[in-house]
Order: sequence, then C-alpha cells, then structure tokens
Amino acid sequence: MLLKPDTVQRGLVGTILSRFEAKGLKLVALKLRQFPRGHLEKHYEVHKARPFFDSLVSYMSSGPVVALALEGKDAIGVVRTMVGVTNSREAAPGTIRGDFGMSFSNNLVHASDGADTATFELGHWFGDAAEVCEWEPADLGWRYNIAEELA
Ligand code: 3AN
Repeated sequence: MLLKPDTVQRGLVGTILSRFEAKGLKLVALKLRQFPRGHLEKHYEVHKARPFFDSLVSYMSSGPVVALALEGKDAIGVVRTMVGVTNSREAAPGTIRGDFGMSFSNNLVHASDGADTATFELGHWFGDAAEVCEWEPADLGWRYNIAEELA
C-alpha cells in the first residue's frame, strides 16, 4: 500500500494506518520518503499510456509518501474493500476514500489490486528483504480461528 502525499499533508497517516491495525491486518513493512519521479513512473507503468500519467507521477512525487506492507488472510481483497472505489466522491461511507476524500486524483491511498501486482510492488518498494519483517502477533489465535482459517 501507499499512503499518498495528500494523506501525509493532511495529517491522516495515523488515522488511516490505525484502521488496518484495528482490522487485524499485520504490518510487516513501513517507510516514509519523498520518492523520485523515476520510481513512481515504474510503479505506475501500467498507466503509462493514459492521459493522466504525467500529473499522477507529479502528484505522487510532490511530497513524502508512506509505503507499507500488510499481511493477512485474503489481505488484498480485504484492503481494497476498506479503501473504496477510485473516485473518492463515489466511495461508500465506511471506506477510507468515502470517509476522508473528495477527489478522484487525490484519493489518499494506493492498494495492490492482485497477487501479481502485490509481488511486483513489494519488490519495488521494499527491494531489500530485510525491510520486510516477519513476526507473529501474540493474539493471532484471537484474530482468527487458526484451525479453520489458517491451516
Ligand atoms: P485504484 O487506485 O483505485 O486502484 P487505478 O489503479 O485504476 O485506481 O488508478 C491509479 C491511480 O491513478 C488512481 N488512484 C488515481 O489517483 C489515478 N487515476 C486513475 N484514473 C484516473 C483518471 N481517469 N483521472 C485522473 N486520475 C486517475
């Protein structure tokens, strides 16, 4: 996931991050940095031919971004449901974009949309394996029914 420059500028990093923690997703990587255009161009390569590509890269490189990785059963689908649709004005109440955003372009967060994308993005944002921290929450057996859901 990325918490985009508008999230950082608006002081919503903690508010948004706390939703994922409270949900029960496990935080395994986290960093804040202003990334160069080239890094964002590679991240958004699938949108290269789209008319909004240049402005998207300019916005994403305009200030610090938080990159983070979350782990959990069906994490990609769970996170995308929590994020809401791309246009924040149309995103459902209860979602991050629905609760905190009014913009299509400045839509607070990015979340990987599939397993292949997640694999590429994890390598792109956390190239050094040591940046991803494997650990086990002490309350794992309360977050899940381990025998039914994690076997
Ligand atoms: P999502 O982030 O909801 O998965 P994508 O991957 O289709 O959306 O688009 C990536 C990002 O590009 C969006 N988060 C948004 O910031 C921007 N974007 C997508 N479509 C448009 C558009 N038609 N006009 C302006 N910006 C767009």
